[in-house]
Amino acid sequence: MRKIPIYSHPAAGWPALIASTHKLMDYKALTRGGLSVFSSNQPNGGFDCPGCAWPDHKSHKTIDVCENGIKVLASETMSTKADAKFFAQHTVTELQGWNGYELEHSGRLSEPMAYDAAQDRYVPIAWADAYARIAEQLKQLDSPDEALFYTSGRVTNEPAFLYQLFVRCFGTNNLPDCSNMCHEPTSVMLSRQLGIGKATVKLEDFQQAKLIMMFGQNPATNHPRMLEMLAHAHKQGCKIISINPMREQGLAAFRNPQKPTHMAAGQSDAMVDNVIQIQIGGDAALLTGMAKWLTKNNKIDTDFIKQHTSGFEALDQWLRQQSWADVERGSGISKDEIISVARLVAESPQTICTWGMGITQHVQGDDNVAMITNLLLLMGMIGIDGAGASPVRGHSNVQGDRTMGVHERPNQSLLDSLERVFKRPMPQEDGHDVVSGAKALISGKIKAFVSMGGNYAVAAPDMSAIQQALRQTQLNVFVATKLNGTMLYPGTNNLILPCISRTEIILTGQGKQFATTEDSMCQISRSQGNLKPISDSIKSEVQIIADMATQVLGAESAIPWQAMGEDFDIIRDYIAEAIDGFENFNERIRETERGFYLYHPARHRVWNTDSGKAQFEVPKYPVTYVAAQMAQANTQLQSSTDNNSNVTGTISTAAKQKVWQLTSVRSHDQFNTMIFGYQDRYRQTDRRDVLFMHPDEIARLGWQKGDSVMVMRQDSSNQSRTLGPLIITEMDIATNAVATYYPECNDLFDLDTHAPDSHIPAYKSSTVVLERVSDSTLAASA
Ligand SMILES: Nc1nc2c(c(=O)[nH]1)N[C@H]1C(S)=C(S)[C@@H](COP(=O)(O)OP(=O)(O)OC[C@H]3O[C@@H](n4cnc5c(=O)[nH]c(N)nc54)[C@H](O)[C@@H]3O)O[C@H]1N2
Ligand SMILES: Nc1nc2c(c(=O)[nH]1)N[C@H]1C(S)=C(S)[C@@H](COP(=O)(O)OP(=O)(O)OC[C@H]3O[C@@H](n4cnc5c(=O)[nH]c(N)nc54)[C@H](O)[C@@H]3O)O[C@H]1N2
Ligand SMILES: [Mo]
Repeated sequence: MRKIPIYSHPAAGWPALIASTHKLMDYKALTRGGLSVFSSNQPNGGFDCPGCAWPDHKSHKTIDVCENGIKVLASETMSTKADAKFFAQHTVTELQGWNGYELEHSGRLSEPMAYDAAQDRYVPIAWADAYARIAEQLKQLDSPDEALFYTSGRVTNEPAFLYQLFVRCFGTNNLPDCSNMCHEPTSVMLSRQLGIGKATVKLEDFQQAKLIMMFGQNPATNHPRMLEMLAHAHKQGCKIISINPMREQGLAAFRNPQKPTHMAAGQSDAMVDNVIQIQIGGDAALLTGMAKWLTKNNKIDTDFIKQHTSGFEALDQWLRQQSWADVERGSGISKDEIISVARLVAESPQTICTWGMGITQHVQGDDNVAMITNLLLLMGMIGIDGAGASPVRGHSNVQGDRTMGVHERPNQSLLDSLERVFKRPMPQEDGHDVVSGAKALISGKIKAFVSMGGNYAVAAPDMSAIQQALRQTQLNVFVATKLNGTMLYPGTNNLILPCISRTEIILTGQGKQFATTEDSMCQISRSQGNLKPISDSIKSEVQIIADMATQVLGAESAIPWQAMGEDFDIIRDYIAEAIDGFENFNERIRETERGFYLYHPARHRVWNTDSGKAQFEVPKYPVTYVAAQMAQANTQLQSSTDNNSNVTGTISTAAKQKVWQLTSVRSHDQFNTMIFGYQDRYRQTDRRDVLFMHPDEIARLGWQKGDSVMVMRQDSSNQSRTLGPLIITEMDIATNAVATYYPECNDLFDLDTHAPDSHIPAYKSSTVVLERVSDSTLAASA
């Protein structure tokens, strides 16, 4: 394939610092935000960066933050307020027309607001009145299961624990969480296979690894602090391979912002040795090919397999049944290339597999994780230094929220513990996750929606349908820092309850409080903000939950909600009693500067699985799952274009048409649905309404970069959905693959297309058709 011009600067380095400073200025956050940067990820006294969940680098005595973190901080510490004056100026109907960038820049939510239908505006409400309304509405429900309580992973441990306790005391396990859209396949499959759904590696392991395989992950954009670790490992001779349909330019080279001399001298470190440019959705096929070769050639760790695992025979038999032709077709990678990667694995005494959303967000997401774990088990790579499974989490405390019990399918031991500690029954039936909760909302079964952070409707598939469903509820409550697109579709009662953010001081009658977080590698640390809250009228998440619980549960509740709201040590004492691994929590969190590491049984080769051994899993889907879908869709497309030369009537038909796999990705100018700007330096675009496509494919179609296209998809009920127009933009991406930015594409996806066990929506693989929009059509619609 033809080479395309690439981003030629190293990742991080000066462009990143300049971009970050611009962002602080853009947000009018230079004083507040600029100061707060120095407290990010610092030992006692600092706060845990509200960006991603990559662990803190313990060696840093100066600043431990990145472009991504600075932008998140700028967003949080901005001095503009979305206050009563702001809401008086804009009707909710008007705000519905604002995009993610405009809503994000409207300011920090700074006083409680309630929707007033007569004016179509949010108007101020007293905290006490807001709580009274919440209590009245929740008590009116026929069943607690008619309410849905969402959480997003920025919420720290103490509020997360209190929230799940409140929700369960109210009587439901309806606790959908952003994990359901993120690393759920990881949590489900690692729990089943290793007995714990968390990374088996620590940061130190990256210093010893000889091979790092990075599946479906783009750390330059999403976990920039990981680059330092990769660059260091690479320098020491560790091989690093990226498995990704996109050649992500941010991974080519790295300039370390933590080393001023390095920056000044313009030095940069190479990182990735090889990119396996896989077909979208082809990872399980690639891993199958590798496992097949390793097993057949007896390159596996038979002692480990015998002593520690179960299910090898079934997997081995399945691997033998898979033909190389299918493996090649499913992955888009040749047998020779697959074997060359398998050889590297065979030769490496210490291998780490890292992965991100390119692995999880597929119908076969559970299979993908299972195959990565199978590979590590075949090679005996769990429970030794310098090796293991490293799922890289997104939100800074998404892992901690789950540890604290925010889970719609709680295990029995958690429920038993809560019953023992709080001396009251807990609901036993599984609750709704994001997908089933959204479906229940749409079908009218959910009458009340409460969210502890996040942007549920916009982050989920079927965004518009969820937004419309929210208009039919009796109550929607948003505990949040920033205005977003889930808050603009009011039900009968709609309340915005603004909260203190991670960077701000929580001062109660008992003094300054701190909270805690858990990073992607099971480290628990303190987090304490140092800025004055944006307004006197906002409260901590903990206080808001305590107040809601007091109002809703009333005198029947013997739990000291208000005392916990004032003194987080009391919450931690309960956590110590109820959650495994948190014994003496208050003492241990104060003992060392950096907190403590949670016991991880699989690291010690203790397997808390059904069989008592580490478990091989046979994939559920054929390795040709995506390829077969595309072949079928191609046949359908050919017959429809033969019969009817104009597919949609309004859009010109392209000759040489075929179907594509669409994936959705993030830029460094967003944090999920919070859009900080339109730039993506690494992918060389300054707009978000783009469709990335390989230049050879653009030329083959006789199209040009800059052309407008519509993207069309048949959903699982054969309804057609369209997205666009998008602007064709060149990218070194696999043949048959196209990509666009999340979340603007979320109406293209439907709630019914998800993985079987984890229910994760297939945001990363959809079969689509493209139609170029003719100039005349564009002009007519302008
Ligand atoms: N700046 C910034 N940082 C963030 C976030 C953000 O929005 N902005 N979000 C945070 C959150 S919540 C999360 S979960 C993480 C996400 O971090 P990542 O997982 O790195 O994020 P994505 O951009 O969704 O996708 C990662 C990669 O998957 C690749 N990919 C797509 N399809 C496939 C496939 O079929 N196979 C393979 N192997 N690769 C594929 C894409 O090309 C892309 O490079 O980042 C966190 N950090
Ligand atoms: N197409 C597509 N869709 C995706 C993905 C994808 O890759 N492609 N990725 C999925 C993933 S990985 C994730 S994690 C989800 C993200 O889904 P969410 O976590 O629901 O979304 P965010 O955009 O992170 O939420 C932003 C909002 O959180 C609130 N907020 C910010 N900080 C705080 C705080 O400290 N406290 C409180 N209470 N509120 C706060 C603000 O109001 C802000 O508007 O999206 C998923 N959706
Ligand atoms: Mo995520």
